[in-house]
Amino acid sequence: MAFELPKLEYDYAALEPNIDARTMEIHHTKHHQAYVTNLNNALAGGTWENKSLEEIMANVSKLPVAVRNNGGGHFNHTMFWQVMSPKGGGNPASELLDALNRYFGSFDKFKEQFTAAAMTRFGSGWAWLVKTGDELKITSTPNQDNPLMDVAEVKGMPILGVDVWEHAYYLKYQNRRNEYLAAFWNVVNWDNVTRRMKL
Ligand code: MN3
Repeated sequence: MAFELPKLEYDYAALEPNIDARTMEIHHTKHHQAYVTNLNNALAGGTWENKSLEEIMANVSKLPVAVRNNGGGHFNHTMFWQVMSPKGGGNPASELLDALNRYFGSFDKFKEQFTAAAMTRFGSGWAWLVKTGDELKITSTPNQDNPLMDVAEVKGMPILGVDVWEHAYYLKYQNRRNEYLAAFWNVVNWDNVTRRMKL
């Protein structure tokens, strides 16, 4: 069973004005689709063809670099669409809020540290909130790597991620990654992040 491009649960324009419709459409139909296509091509006919994405991530160091790049791309974007919502933003409910207070001092300090991780990721990559055991940590990865990969510096289950590749923001924000990241908080789907934390 080949991997498929997931449908979004909202329209491309639904995250306006925080993330513009044109960026969403190109990001989903071109960038994400390319990761899916290239992942399927890289796996075709091999022993990893029918494995789960999670299993592939955990063994990525043994696999061709095309699997690392495109498998990561498929996983990361699938999650990215789900941790955003037109009804997002605001504060998380108490369960997640309590955990963020505990590990980062306050919700504002969590947002500062996550934004700093995203701002200081040189070039292309992602910033993450990950669950490792009972603990929450902030990290970032280059390219399409993620914390599920055996090559990751900080490993864990990602529960929130933000794409800081220029293709995620350049049309609207050009080089102003800081403005894109400030707008991102207005669309974070905290209910989805909380569900992930409880898995
Ligand atoms: Mn992207």
